Amino acid sequence: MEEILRLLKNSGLRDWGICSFDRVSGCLLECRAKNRLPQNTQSIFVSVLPYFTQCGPHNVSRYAVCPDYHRVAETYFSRACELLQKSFPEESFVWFADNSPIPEVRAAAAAGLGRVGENGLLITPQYGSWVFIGEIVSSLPAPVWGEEIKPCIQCGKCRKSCPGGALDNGRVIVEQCASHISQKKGELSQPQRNLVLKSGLAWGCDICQEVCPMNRCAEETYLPELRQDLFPLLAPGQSLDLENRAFHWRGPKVIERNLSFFKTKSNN
Ligand code: B12
Repeated sequence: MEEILRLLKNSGLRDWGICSFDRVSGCLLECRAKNRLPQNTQSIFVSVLPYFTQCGPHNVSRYAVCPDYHRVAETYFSRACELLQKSFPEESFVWFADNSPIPEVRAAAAAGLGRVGENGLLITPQYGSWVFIGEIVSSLPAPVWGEEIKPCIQCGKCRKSCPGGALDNGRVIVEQCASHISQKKGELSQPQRNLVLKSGLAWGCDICQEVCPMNRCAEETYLPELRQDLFPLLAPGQSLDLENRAFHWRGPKVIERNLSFFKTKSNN
């Protein structure tokens, strides 16, 4: 166990937890990446990448202010996989982050990395909910860590502040979530536009996290890649360099559409 943890921390990511695959095998998410799961999966090594920075005023959500975390995750998780593979050549190690069949909040909470908020997000003791989650799924039978999944303090602030009233008993009503609406393609209805305006952001929504008292003492990220090239304020009509941005995968149209709502508002 100590040996595994030492190897994992040598990847550069400080926080790791382990849970058995059984904890999530009954609720895997349908996605293309599912066929990459190793045969005879036994355990999941979960880690978090903190991303909170003092970025100043911003009009995209904090997760999109920093460079695209999928690429940053790749650097660290592929390094961790290489280290494990060298020590355990017979075993399989496959990493995922976000685009994953693993319900990551549940896996991270079961691995002991934090509590689950009423907003459905993992809240860690050190970085609050301002973390990305990634994991290595493995055939290596590891001594299992983790506890029962624990809820947050349940103060209800996120539920009451959610602009779309999308938080219901720890469940997210996706169609009412401003984050979902701001990231979806196509024309938006007037109520949907209003919801994006209410979130105050042209990409994603952070309100349920900004109001969370468990986020009050969140530490800034220690990862250099997530502290640099911050891109907090996008202007309507600005020619967007989407390369290496979290909104890259949607192409320019969706973020340009959202920025235009704010432009219309400021012209009124
Ligand atoms: C699809 C998706 C979305 C969708 C739908 C979200 C949803 N909750 O359904 C949309 C686009 C809305 C979205 C938005 C956001 N997302 Co998102 N999303 C995902 C994705 C790809 C799958 C989530 C999913 O379908 N989960 C499965 C469903 C069924 O979970 P669920 O029903 O909510 O079940 C929860 C409860 O049952 C609870 N639970 C289970 N047992 C128990 C027991 C107890 C006691 C308790 C209390 C709770 C509990 O845990 C489950 C997990 O949350 C994950 C990555 C992944 N592979 O997991 C990222 C992920 C969850 N998203 C992430 C982020 C950052 C966001 C945003 C904050 C981005 C933003 N700023 O706009 C918002 C937050 C909105 C919100 N409050 O959820 C991060 C969360 C990091 C964290 N700290 O938890 C993830 C893990 C991506 C990553 N790799 O970092 N997301």
